[in-house]
Parts: sequence; C-alpha cells; structure tokens
Amino acid sequence: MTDKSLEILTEHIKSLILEQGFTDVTFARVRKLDEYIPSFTQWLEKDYHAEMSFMENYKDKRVDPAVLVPGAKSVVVAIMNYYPENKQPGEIPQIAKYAYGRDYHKVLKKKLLKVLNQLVAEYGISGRAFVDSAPVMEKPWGEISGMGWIGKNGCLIHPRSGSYFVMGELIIDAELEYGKPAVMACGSCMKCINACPTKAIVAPGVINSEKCLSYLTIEKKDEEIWEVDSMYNRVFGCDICQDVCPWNKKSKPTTEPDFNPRNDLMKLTVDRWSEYNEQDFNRSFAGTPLMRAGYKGIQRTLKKIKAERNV
Ligand code: B12
Ligand code: SF4
Ligand code: SF4
Repeated sequence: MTDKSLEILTEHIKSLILEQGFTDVTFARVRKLDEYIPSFTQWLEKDYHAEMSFMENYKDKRVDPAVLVPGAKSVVVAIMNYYPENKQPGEIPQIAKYAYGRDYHKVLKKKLLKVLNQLVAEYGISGRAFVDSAPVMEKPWGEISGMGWIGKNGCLIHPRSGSYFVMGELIIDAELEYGKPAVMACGSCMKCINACPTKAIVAPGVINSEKCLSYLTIEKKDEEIWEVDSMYNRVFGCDICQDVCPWNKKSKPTTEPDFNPRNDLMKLTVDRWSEYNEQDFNRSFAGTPLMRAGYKGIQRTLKKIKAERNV
C-alpha cells in the first residue's frame, strides 16, 4: 500500500468509528507488548488479581495480538465517554458511573461489529472486535496508540476527555497509519493514591484488587466481604480515584443514549433496595453491568453497608 492509501484507509476507519458515536479513536501496529510483560507478571505473582483467575489464562495471546488473531497487523482503539449528566445523590449507596445505563460490552461491541462488517464488505479486511471480551491488554494499547496514558489511579486518561470512558478494539489484518505513544502526565500529583479509602493503589498504576472496592463489589463471589472495614457506601463499583483526578474536571456528559440512567437509579436508597426481590432485580437491571454482581452480590454488599449504618 502507498502512504496515500494508508492515510485514506486510516481516515475512513476513523470516520466510521466516530460516526458510531465513539469519543476518539487511535491506531497502533500489532506487536508483542514486551515492555508491559514484567509489570503484568509481577501483578499476577503478587496475587493482585485476587480470585480473577481468568487473568492468568492465555498470557501468550494477552501479550501479543498476533497470537490472538493470526495475520493481525493493526489495533484500532476506540473509546466512549459515559460521564452522566446527573449523578446519584451522595447519601444513597453509590453505583459506579459506568454502570448507570446499558452494559457497555453490548453497546460498544455492536458498534464495533458494524464498522468491522463494513470494512469486510468494502476492503475485504478481516479481523475481530473486542470489548473486554478476550485477553487483550486494553490500557497498554491505549498508551501505545497515543489515546492517553495509564494514570497513577490505574485508569487510562485521555488528555481532553479525562478517564470516564470505556474502551474496545478492532484487531485487523490491514496496515494503517499509527499514532505516537502517549506521555504520562500525572506529574507530582498523588490525589488518587491519597483518596483511595482502602489503600488499594499500592504503587502508581498498580491496583491490589483484593482491597479495591470495585473488585469487592463486582467480581468477588464469596458471601461475605472481610477484606475491608467499610464499603464507603459503594454498592457497585467505585469511582473515588477518578472523581478526585484533576483530568476529570472538564468531563462532559455522554451523548450515548444507552448510557442514560436506568429506572429509579437516582432514588435507590437502602430502603428502596430492600424492596427488590430477585425477580424484580432481574427485570429492572437486565442488560446492565449490575447483572455481573447479580442479585446475591448486590444484597451481600448492601448487608455490609446496612450493618455499617446500623439499619
Ligand atoms: C482486571 C480489571 C479490573 C480489576 C483490576 C484493575 C486494574 N487496574 O488492573 C478491577 C476489578 C479492580 C477493575 C476495576 C475497575 N475497572 Co477494570 N478492568 C480490568 C481488565 C479486565 C484488565 C486490566 C488488567 O489487565 N489489569 C492488570 C494490570 C497489571 O494491567 P494494566 O492495568 O493494564 O496495567 C499496566 C500498567 O499499569 C503498566 N505498568 C505498571 N507499572 C509499570 C511500570 C513500567 C515500567 C511499565 C513499562 C508499565 C507499567 O503495565 C501494566 C501491564 O503490565 C480491563 C479490560 C482489559 N481487558 O484490559 C478492565 C478495565 C481496565 N476496567 C475498566 C474500568 C472502567 C474499571 C473501573 C473504573 C470500574 C469502576 N468504576 O468500578 C475500576 C477502576 C479501578 C482502578 N482504579 O483501576 C476500563 C478502564 C477504562 C479506563 N479509562 O481506563 C477497562 C479498560 C474495561 C473497558 N473495556 O473499558 N478492573
Ligand atoms: S476504585 Fe476505589 S477502591 Fe479501587 S483503587 Fe480506586 S478509589 Fe481505591
Ligand atoms: S489523581 Fe493525579 S496522580 Fe492520580 S491519575 Fe489523576 S493526575 Fe494522575
């Protein structure tokens, strides 16, 4: 391909992605993620993945998209802002902002597949779409492609959009024009590390999941949460280390209707939660991220929140 045709194809993919409502898109050449292997290996060795044993699987594929998708040449990184226009009142049990509306896996995957199908039809390109659905190291690809840097809070930060976005990728067999790796811009700031109530950020960018309220409320399967003294009023996920980040000061509300808050989310007091039985819960929250914790997971966390409040 000539430089001109690379440029044309890259611009075409960019406009297809942005037409789907994504906030930004960047491109990286497929290669092994050599510089990330030591930190990832250490993270696993220290058991910072807690009981997420799926993080131990398919390491060869996780660190090299060419093993995951044979013939792959490019990673297309797409992000979508989910920052809500209105937030839950602080006194009710808090749901992380990414979980206010429809499950992002479904929203992003559908859009990425639309783009992929068009590329298949127009150019005979082949590839796969991923949204946290397979062993892909999404944040490192965000860094390499120039989308943003991995902040001390462990989240990818976009210089203009902050970190309230979710991400997905197309891994395709066509060459494109690639971005330059992003430069870390946290500087001497330590706000997230100091604000994390459970001290789960054990080093800049390194999260000990066992202590992280996001892990404990979403991924942990046991019937009781013993690892932390308090839930800090988090019933599903946690945004504390993002809320304090100066790069999120200018966050703009999402334009994706699927991310609008479901049902009576703004009024979910402890009492209102108590009125839900499993059937109501499943009916109300079908298709939302809350199904990952499920009725039992949410009830388990609420039990701890209630015990702390003595209600
Ligand atoms: C496992 C996981 C979790 C775990 C662990 C969190 C973590 N930070 O690793 C738990 C359950 C705690 C979690 C929580 C959350 N998650 Co999560 N999670 C993932 C998942 C599935 C894998 C991340 C992973 O590989 N972690 C392992 C660590 C070791 O890798 P890493 O974070 O990429 O870190 C690299 C750098 O830190 C770097 N590094 C560190 N030190 C050094 C030093 C040197 C010298 C170098 C070169 C590199 C380097 O190397 C690491 C790789 O080795 C991704 C999806 C995916 N498939 O990638 C979503 C993902 C990261 N999560 C996401 C979200 C939204 C969240 C929450 C915000 C949800 C919430 N509100 O509750 C929280 C945020 C918690 C936090 N502060 O990070 C988004 C993040 C979007 C963004 N802007 O960054 C992702 C990308 C999902 C998506 N598709 O949108 N998550
Ligand atoms: S998500 Fe919450 S508990 Fe986890 S590292 Fe950030 S502030 Fe700490
Ligand atoms: S709060 Fe400060 S240190 Fe933490 S991610 Fe944001 S800029 Fe970086």
